[in-house]
Amino acid sequence: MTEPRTVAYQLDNEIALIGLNRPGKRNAINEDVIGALHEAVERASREARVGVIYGHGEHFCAGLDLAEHAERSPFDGVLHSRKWHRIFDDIERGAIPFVCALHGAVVGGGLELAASAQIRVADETAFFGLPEGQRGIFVGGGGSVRIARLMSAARMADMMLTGRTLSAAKAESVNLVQYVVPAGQALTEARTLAARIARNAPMSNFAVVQALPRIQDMSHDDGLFTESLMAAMTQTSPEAVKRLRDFLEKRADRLDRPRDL
Ligand code: 1HE
Repeated sequence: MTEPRTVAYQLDNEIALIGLNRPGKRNAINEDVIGALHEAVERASREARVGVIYGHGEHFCAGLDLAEHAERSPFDGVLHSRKWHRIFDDIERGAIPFVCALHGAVVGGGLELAASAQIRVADETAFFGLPEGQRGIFVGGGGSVRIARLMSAARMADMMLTGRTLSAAKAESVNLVQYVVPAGQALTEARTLAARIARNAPMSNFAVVQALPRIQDMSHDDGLFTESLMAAMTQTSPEAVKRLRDFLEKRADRLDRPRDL
């Protein structure tokens, strides 16, 4: 009998649904999970317009598989961390945007994975933690770069040093997630947002995914110059020309009113 895949994959109307599927171990990320996640992200980048990453079972993800990690030498540890960096970079700066649907534990490497997506939707059961200090290790999946940029290094240091965990509401208030929804609704909301993102011009989505995080890392002057190049590239694409004409000839949707009035 074949083992069930530790990462489920399904393509639904140009949206790739990527589900961490090791609920017995709270979706802890071992070598098998990281390899399957890599394959799923690559496949999504080839055939989908948007990816949605979620977790099966009671929790999104308990982070690094600690049983496997206990066996690693320092050199294996560096190689392992660099492998996570490559895969999470394919999510953060790849070909298509990703939305993460979060519930239950979103801790350690699970939070690092979530931080690599462009959009995070948490339901009210979600809680966020960085227990690396308690485990005697350090973040290794890009958290010191990505999580610190989202919520500030001071807040990240607080979580790592004191073991503080954050509720979904608090996570939204410190910029860790963009949406909070009722319990059990994170995946539905993530799919709704993904369908919306999929209607954008792929090159505009690509510019958001690739250019925004890079521009954040640049000087003011280099950032503005890069923005002009990216703007010129997107504005002159045939799709942009058509979309602009649709707007001017009153065939395009108007903006929605804010949902939080
Ligand atoms: C695991 C892991 C894991 C659960 N590695 N096996 N991550 C952590 O320090 C978080 C550790 N986990 C927890 O604190 C809790 O498991 C949870 C709060 C996530 C969930 O609690 P609960 O009560 O639902 O589950 P449980 O009973 O604690 O765990 C169920 C099983 O999952 C159990 O195995 P079993 O064989 O005894 O049934 C646990 O051992 C197993 N399990 N989490 C391995 N993480 C690239 S660097 C990133 C650095 C980090 O990610 S550090 C953070 C690690």
